[in-house]
Amino acid sequence: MKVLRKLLGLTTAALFMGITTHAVLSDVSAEEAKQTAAWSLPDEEQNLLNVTNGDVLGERGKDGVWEYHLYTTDGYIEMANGELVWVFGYTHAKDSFRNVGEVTTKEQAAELLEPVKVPSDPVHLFVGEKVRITLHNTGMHCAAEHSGINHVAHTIHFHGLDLTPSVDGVPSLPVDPVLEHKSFTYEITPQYEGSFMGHCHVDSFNHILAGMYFPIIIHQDRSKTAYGYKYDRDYTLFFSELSSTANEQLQEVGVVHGIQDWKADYFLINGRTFTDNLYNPRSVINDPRSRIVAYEDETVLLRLMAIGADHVFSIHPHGYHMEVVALDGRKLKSTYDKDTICIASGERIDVLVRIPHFASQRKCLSCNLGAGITIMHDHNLRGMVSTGKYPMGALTIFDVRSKAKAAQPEAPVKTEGRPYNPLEH
Ligand SMILES: [Cu+2]
Repeated sequence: MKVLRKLLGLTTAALFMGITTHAVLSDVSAEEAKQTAAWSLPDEEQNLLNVTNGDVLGERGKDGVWEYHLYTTDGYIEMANGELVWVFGYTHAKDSFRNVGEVTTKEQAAELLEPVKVPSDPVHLFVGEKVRITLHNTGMHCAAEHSGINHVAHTIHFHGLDLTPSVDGVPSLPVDPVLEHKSFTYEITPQYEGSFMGHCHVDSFNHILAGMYFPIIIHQDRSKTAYGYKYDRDYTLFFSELSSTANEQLQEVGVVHGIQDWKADYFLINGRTFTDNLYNPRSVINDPRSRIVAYEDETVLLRLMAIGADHVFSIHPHGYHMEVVALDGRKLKSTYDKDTICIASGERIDVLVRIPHFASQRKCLSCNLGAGITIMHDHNLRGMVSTGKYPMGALTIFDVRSKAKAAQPEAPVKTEGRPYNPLEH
C-alpha cells in the first residue's frame, strides 16, 4: 500500500502539473517516466486511480475494510485577495488518511496533519464495500485563549446517506459528539452510488459555515461511470459561502454577534474565488480540481454541490447545456437539459456536459479569454461579489483542448514559472 501511496502521490502531482500548465509538455521524458510508473500498477490499483483522479484514498485494514481517519483542526486559508481567513474543519494525515493517533497540540497538528482546507478533501467510497471512518477531535490551536469555540465537540453527518442514527452524526441522538482529544468510528456500508457530502452537525450553523464540510463520492465500481452513464472526466465543484468576519468572531470570542444578519463576504468554488488577475495562483481557475479541462468529443461529469447560509447559486456555463442525470444522489428516471441550474445548501446535482468537436476553436465572445475557453459562473450575481469586489466569486472556466494538438505538441506554451494563463493558450 505504501508503494501505491507513493505512486498515487506521484500521479496526482503529474495530473495537477498537467492540468495547471502546459509547461509539463516541455519535460516529456519526466512525464513519461511518471506515466510508466502509473501504468505499471496492477489493474486493480490503476482502475482505482482512474476513478478517483489520484485523490488521496483510505487504506485497507487487516480485514479488508476501508479505513479513513479524519482529524478536526483549525488554521488559516489564503484567499485570492491575500486575506488569511481563520477556519476550522476536517483534515487528515500528511499524504494519507492513516491513523496517526490522537493529536492534541498545535505542534503535533503541524507535524502530522495536512493544513486545514475548505472544503476538506473528498472521501471516495464504493457501493457494498464497508468503511470505517474515524473522527479525531484535535481541538482548536489558533483561537483566542478564552474564546468559547475552544474545546467544542464535533461529528460527521453523512448528508444524503440513509444511515441508522447511531452512525449519522447528529449529536446525542443517540451517540455523544466527539469531545476534544477523543475519537469515534463510524462504520458504514454505502448502498447507493452518487454525490454526497459530509459535515459537522454540532452547532451546525457555526461549525458548517466555519468550514466543516467535504464531498463524499460513492462509486458503483472501478469504472468511469456514474448512474450508468459513461464519462471521460469528472469534476466536483463545491459551491459555498464564507464570512471572514463571523469566523473572526468565533475565533476571538466564540459567538457570532447578530447571527440573524450573517452575511457571506466570499462566494467560493472548492474554497476559492475567481479574481480578475488570471495569474493569481489562489484563483479558482488556477486550481486543477476546479478548472474544467476537457478535450473535444469528451463527456464531462460535473458533480455540483452547495452549502451555505441562504445563498442559492445559479450555475450558468457559457456555450454549453448541461444534461441533469441525477439529483441528490439518485438517478433521474429521465434526464433533462439546463443551461442555468439553481443549487441550494445541501443539494447535489450531477450533470453531463458533452463537448462538441469544434469546441477547442470556439471563442467565448462574452469573456474573450481565448479559443476553447468559456466561463461558468453564478448567475445570482451576488455570488460574483466577494469583499465588495466584482468579478470575484463563484466563477470557473471550461478549458477545452484539441486532442490532435495535444498528441503533437509542436511548441509548448511557456509560462516561465507563472500559473497557466488561458490568454496564452
Ligand atoms: Cu463541529
